Amino acid sequence: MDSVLRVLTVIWEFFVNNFLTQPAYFIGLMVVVGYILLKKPWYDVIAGFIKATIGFFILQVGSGGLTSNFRPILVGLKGKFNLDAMVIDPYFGQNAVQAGMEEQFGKTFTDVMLLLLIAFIFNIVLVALKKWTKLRALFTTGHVQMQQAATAFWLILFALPVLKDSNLAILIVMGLLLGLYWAVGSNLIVGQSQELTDGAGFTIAHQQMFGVGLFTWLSEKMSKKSKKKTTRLDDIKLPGWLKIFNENMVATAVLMTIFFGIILMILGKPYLVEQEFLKATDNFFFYIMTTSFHFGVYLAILQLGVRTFVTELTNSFQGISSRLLPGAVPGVDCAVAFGFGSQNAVTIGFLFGALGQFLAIIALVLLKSPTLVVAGFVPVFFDNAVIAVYADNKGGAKAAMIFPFISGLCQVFGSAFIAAFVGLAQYGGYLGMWDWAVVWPVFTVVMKYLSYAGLALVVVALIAIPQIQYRLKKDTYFLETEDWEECKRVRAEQAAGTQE
Ligand code: ASC
Repeated sequence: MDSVLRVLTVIWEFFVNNFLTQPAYFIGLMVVVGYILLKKPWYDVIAGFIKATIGFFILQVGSGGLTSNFRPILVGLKGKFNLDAMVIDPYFGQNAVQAGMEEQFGKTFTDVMLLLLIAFIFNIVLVALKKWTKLRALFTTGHVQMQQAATAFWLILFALPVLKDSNLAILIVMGLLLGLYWAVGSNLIVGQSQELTDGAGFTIAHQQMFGVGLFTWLSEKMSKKSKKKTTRLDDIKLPGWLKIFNENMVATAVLMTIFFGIILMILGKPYLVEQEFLKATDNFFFYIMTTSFHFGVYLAILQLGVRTFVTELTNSFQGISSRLLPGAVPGVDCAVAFGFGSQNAVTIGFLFGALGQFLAIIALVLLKSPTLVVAGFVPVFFDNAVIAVYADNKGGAKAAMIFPFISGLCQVFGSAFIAAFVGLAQYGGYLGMWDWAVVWPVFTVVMKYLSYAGLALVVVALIAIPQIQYRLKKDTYFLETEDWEECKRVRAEQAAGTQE
């Protein structure tokens, strides 16, 4: 028995280390399984695996390049002004949890693998029982699942300290809550994702699903109310010399040069030289231009990556969704959305999100908040760009500006509140992504004050969300994943019917 368990543990660890936490191979593996189920010849299976995996690696070069180039610039503001502030960013958040875990709770974070196993299996079970649960999406973005597991560990232990005495109880409660959050969150935006991609057959499984769901819904309401035809960002055609901005790459480069140019000038060349961003002999103007232009470079790489693997994923997943998990869709990294919708929405979302975050930070300073926040690149960019892409698709240019701005405010105020409340702020960072700045703080407060009754309330609320979604669109809800063309046809008919 013991040796069977040991073998299973080794196999699971192998799976976690090489697939579950490595989205490129996880997506490659799904393509292999999908194509085998579709009885494709072996060479197509191998080719599909290679294209999907390389495509995802390309996406990671883009998203990693953006993060590693621009994160230090934003964090530089903290160093330059000697701020005693926490950075809102998944990387800083994870470090903060690791730094404080032992001291605060007398726990180390060793059970993550087991937690991921429980939550992952739970997610599959919820989808397999979709007839009852109405859940259709499988979370495949392992690297953010690790970050979320770390933060959730802290929030849940803070809210329900009685769990500290039993490792088993912690695992069960966390596995249940996280698994539900993953399944419900990624399921929430299945329909909106199908609309954005015209049936590419995936949803987002990341850190802002509730934010995307809420803001896209509001965007739709906004555009219905205005009765005018919505103008999406890419429909806007600027006249005269402004025409150059119609080109996404030019618009991105100009806007980023202004944005990062201002920040880099505030940091000043001497500070940047001291921090080894550039050499004293380098020309400061060209340094600013090179740095800012690389935003466009990495964005283009990221989009190439999306284009490379999305078709493979869409085609192969039909194997899984027709044989293994009927009607299921994969939940993927939020950056995949950047390959769809208005291309300028990515840049606009980032800029308006940054505006919201900066104003919120100024407000914290003026209000003499004990917790100060430094904007982190990952929440500012990835959350708000995704929100803008979805919002633009439903509500047009205005929605793509307003909602990322509001999201930026939420990210800073929500993170400042929760990190101070649970005692994470003193360790220098907090995850900071939208759901973790708004949704999880609500969960935490409810559980803190109502204890197990609060836990039950959160679980029931999560379970109720897909049920409500289903009841609102009973006859087309499952068609969203099972037959998108038919879903569109029925909905168009229904819309025509209500207009008559
Ligand atoms: C995150 C995180 C990243 C990025 C990436 C976006 O939350 O930890 O590395 O977003 O997933 O593509």
